[in-house]
Amino acid sequence: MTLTAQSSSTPRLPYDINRIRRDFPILKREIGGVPLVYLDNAATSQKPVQVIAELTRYYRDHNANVHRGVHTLSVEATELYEGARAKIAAFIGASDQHEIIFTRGTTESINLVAHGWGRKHLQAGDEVVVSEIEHHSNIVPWQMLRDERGIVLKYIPMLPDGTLDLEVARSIIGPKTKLLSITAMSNALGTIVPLQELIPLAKAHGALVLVDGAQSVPHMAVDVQALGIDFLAFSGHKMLGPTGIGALWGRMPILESMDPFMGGGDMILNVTMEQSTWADVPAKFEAGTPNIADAIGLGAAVDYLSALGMDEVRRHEIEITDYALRRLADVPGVSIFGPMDAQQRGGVVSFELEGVHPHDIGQVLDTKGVAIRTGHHCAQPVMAALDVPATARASFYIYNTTAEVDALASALEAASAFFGVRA
Ligand code: C6P
Repeated sequence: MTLTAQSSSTPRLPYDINRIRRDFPILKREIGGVPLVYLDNAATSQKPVQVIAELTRYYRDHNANVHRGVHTLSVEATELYEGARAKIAAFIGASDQHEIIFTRGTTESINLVAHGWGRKHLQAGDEVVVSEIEHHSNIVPWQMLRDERGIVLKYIPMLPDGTLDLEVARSIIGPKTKLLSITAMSNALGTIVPLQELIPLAKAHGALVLVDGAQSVPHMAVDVQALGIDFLAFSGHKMLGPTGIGALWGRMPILESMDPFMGGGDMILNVTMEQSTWADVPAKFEAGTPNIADAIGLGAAVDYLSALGMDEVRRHEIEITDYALRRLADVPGVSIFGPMDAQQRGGVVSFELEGVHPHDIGQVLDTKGVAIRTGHHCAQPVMAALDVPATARASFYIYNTTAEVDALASALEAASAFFGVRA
């Protein structure tokens, strides 16, 4: 019986979109009698049969608690769970698999850093720098810490084209900066943040760097060593994996210096009635029974992406985003937000249809089988900067085709005609 799923050295397969689509059963669905066109991948991706099968296989053949038993099933479950950790470490270029902490996702990973590192190491007056294009999960935990501890929160502003103002970044990252916590890619606009320019600014002042990789790890090759960062937060469900699982990667000495986030089983070395001591990293941060099955499912998702090759994933995304930018620009009344060069953005296209509320667009598109997200995308400061209450957002992934972009454009043309929009 094989315990591990495919290894991450799985041979590369040619990028065959029809074969890829066959791996995703949900793509065969119809919505109201028309084929589903799933363009809400920045919210969550669909899951291939390989991931679904791995979850089933785990529950059918190996289910037990990890790190606790000497019986065969517990040993197998532990081996699979730790095997997934090793795959995820290799996927992001971590040198030590113990630097991967399983969390529920990006939100929990960033909160873990705010609690475990921020509360331990930051004093009143210390500065944390974020940007105006962050998701709420990279703003709110720092605001909470500011209100509790008196740290200072500074924002790198957004320029009208959705990119960051690097001039201002140079002026606000300084000797008081203790952490630069920045997204690699905006979920609301698709903007790819020039990390290679921002990271050295923080490092020059001895600050740590946390990258919110929720939208980058699923879509492009990310190597934590090459980036020279200290923390990386990401979510499994946006990269073909199950919901409720994600990871925080951190440099081992920093993780060792941090306090635990939660107390309970599995995270201790010794407990007396008076006090407790902590287990080594990563157990120190994984209190309680972990999400074993979904961690193993995420390992299978990493295998799937590794077999495709992240450079191929990115190449496909640039191609489809470039096509979408050109195709949507031709729809009467559509204005696109964010950079217009597909090389400068991920597979996210946020737009408005003149005079039509994004929720109405979303509903009309749903009647045509086209699933997009509408709203503030948990990035209200971006909406404020754009001076809109919400946007409509189409987001792409490995299985989306140019024909699906055409379906989106046709549905938008129909909506445009229905609402009487003028070009
Ligand atoms: N963005 C979107 O539709 P969680 O919810 O913890 O898996 O991920 C939070 C998160 C953090 N940072 C970025 C850049 C993100 O895009 C997200 C999730 C989804 O855009 C749901 S709001």
